[in-house]
Amino acid sequence: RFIKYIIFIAIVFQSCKNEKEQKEEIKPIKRPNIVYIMADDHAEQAISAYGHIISQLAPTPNIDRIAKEGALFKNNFCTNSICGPSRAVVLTGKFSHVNGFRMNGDRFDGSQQTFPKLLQQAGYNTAVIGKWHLHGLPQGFNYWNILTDQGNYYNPDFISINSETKVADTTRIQGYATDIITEDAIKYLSSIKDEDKPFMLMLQHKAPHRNWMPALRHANKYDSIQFPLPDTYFTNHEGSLGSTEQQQTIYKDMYEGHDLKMTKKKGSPELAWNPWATDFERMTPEQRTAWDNAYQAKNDAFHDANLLGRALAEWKGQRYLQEYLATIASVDEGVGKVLDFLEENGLAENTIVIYTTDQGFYLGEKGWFDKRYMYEESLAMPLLIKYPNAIKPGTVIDDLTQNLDFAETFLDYAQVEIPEDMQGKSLRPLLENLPKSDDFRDAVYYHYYDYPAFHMVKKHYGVRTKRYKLMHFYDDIDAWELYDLEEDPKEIHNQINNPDYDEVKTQLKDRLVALQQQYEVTTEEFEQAPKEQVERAYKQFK
Ligand code: SGN
Ligand code: CA
Repeated sequence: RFIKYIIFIAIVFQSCKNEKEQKEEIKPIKRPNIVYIMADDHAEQAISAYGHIISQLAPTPNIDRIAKEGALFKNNFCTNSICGPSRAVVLTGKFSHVNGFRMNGDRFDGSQQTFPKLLQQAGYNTAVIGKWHLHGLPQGFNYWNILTDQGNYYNPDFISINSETKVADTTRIQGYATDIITEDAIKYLSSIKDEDKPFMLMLQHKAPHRNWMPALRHANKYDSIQFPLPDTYFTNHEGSLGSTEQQQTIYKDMYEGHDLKMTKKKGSPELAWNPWATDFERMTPEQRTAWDNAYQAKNDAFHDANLLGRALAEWKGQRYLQEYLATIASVDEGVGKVLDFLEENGLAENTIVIYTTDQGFYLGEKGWFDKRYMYEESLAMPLLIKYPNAIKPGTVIDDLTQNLDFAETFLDYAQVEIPEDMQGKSLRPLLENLPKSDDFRDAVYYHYYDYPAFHMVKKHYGVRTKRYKLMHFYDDIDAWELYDLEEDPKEIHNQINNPDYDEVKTQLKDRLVALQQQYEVTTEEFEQAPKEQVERAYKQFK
C-alpha cells in the first residue's frame, strides 16, 4: 500500500512538472524594449570607448558602459553625412534617394513606412523625445516631445500635443536642452514601465551640435587641458579638389562670438561676431551672468596674449575642442541616468540600449569642423549596443555596417517581419556572433547632395570597402579621389592618378556601379545646381 502511495505521489509530481514545462514552452519570448539614444554630431574621436587620444583626455564613462556591457561597432557608417537625411535613413531603412529626404531643406514624407510605425502596430509603446529635424510632425509614436527645428541649448522650445486641446503646441521650457531631454525621457519611462507592452524610445539630443554651448556646470570643465590638434590641422588639401573650396575650416570660417565665445575686448562680456544672437539672448539674466562669469577670465587672458597667425589658429582649435567636449559631458551624464534607471527598475536585462549619432564630425582633422564629406571622420558613425539577454559583454564588430541597418535590426529583435523594400540588413547575426557574419557586407555606398548650402561641401558619391575608398565629386567639378585606408588612414594621398592602383580603381568603379544598380539609383540623382545659385551661395553662407 505504501509503495502504491509513493508511485501515486511520483505520478502527480511528474504530471505537475510536465504541465509546468509545457507552460514554459508555450510562453512567448518576451520582446525586448528598445532605448535608442542619438546625439547630434558626436564624433567617434570624442567617445573614449573608441580609444582616440582626444577622448582619453575627456572620457565618456557612461557611454562606454554600453560597449563594455555589449558591443562596439568599429566600421559603422552613414549613407549621407547630414542630420535630417541620416535620421530619415534610420526611420525607413532606405537610402535618401528612396525615402526622398536628400538634404536638410527637404521635408520628410511622414506618411511612408517607418520602423516606429511597424513597432507600434505590433504592440509597442513608442516615443520620440528631443531633436527631430524632419520638418513634419512625428507619426507612429504614442508620445512625442520634439525640439523646434535645430533646437536651442538654453530654454529651448518644444512641440508636443497639448493634452487639453489635443493639437500640437510649442512651449518654451526653462533649463538646459540635454538635461530637459534626459528628464523627459525618464519621465516617459517611469510612466510606461509597468505596462505589459514593450516600449521603444528614441531619445535624441541636440548636443553636441554647433554652437557647442556647455551646461553652466561644465563651462570651465576643460579650461586647463591642452588637447592635441590633429597633425593635418594646417593642410593645404594638396591633391584633393573636392576639399579646397569648402567653408568649414576652424580658423577661417568659425564665427568668433557665436562659435568660439570670444569677446570684443578685454573686461567686457560683449561677444565678437555673433550673427545669431538668439542663442545667447534667450538665456535668463541669471544664466547669462553665470555664463559671462565663467568665460570672463579665459577671454581676458586671450586678449592679453595678443595671438596672431598660426598661434591664433591653434588657440581657436583648442577653444573649439574645449567647448565641444564640455558640451558632451552632460550627454554622458544623461546616458548614465538612463542606464541607472533601467537597472534600478529591473529593465536592464530585457532592454536593447543603443548609442549613436546622426553622423561623424571633424575635430580639427584637415583643419575642419562640421561633417558632410565621405572622408572617414564624418562618414564614421559611432555605434554602441547592449542587450544583456543576447549580446556578450565586450563584443567588438569590424564588419561594414550602416545606419541603413538600424530599422531592420530593431524589427528583427521585436519579432516583426522585415519589409522587403527596406535596403539594409539586420545586425543581429553580428551582435550574437551567429553564422553568416563572415560576409556581412563587402562595400558601402554613399551619396551627399546638399550643395550649394552651408559650408559649401560639393556633391559627391562613392564606395568604401574595408581597405579602399573611391569618391566622385560632381556638379561644378568633376574630380575623382581614391584612398588606400590601410596605407593612408588620414586620406592625405589621393591615388587616383597612380598607375599602381589602376586595377584597384577598375574594381572599385565596377563595385560602385553594381551598388548603384542594387540600390536602384537613377540618373536623376546627379542633377546639377544652376551656376548663379552656386555663386550666390558662396557669399551667402560665408
Ligand atoms: C546649422 C549649423 C551648420 C551645420 C548645419 C547642419 N550652423 O546650419 O554648421 O552644418 O546646421 O547641421 S549653426 O551655426 O546655425 O549651428 S545638421 O546637424 O543639422 O545637419
Ligand atoms: Ca548632425
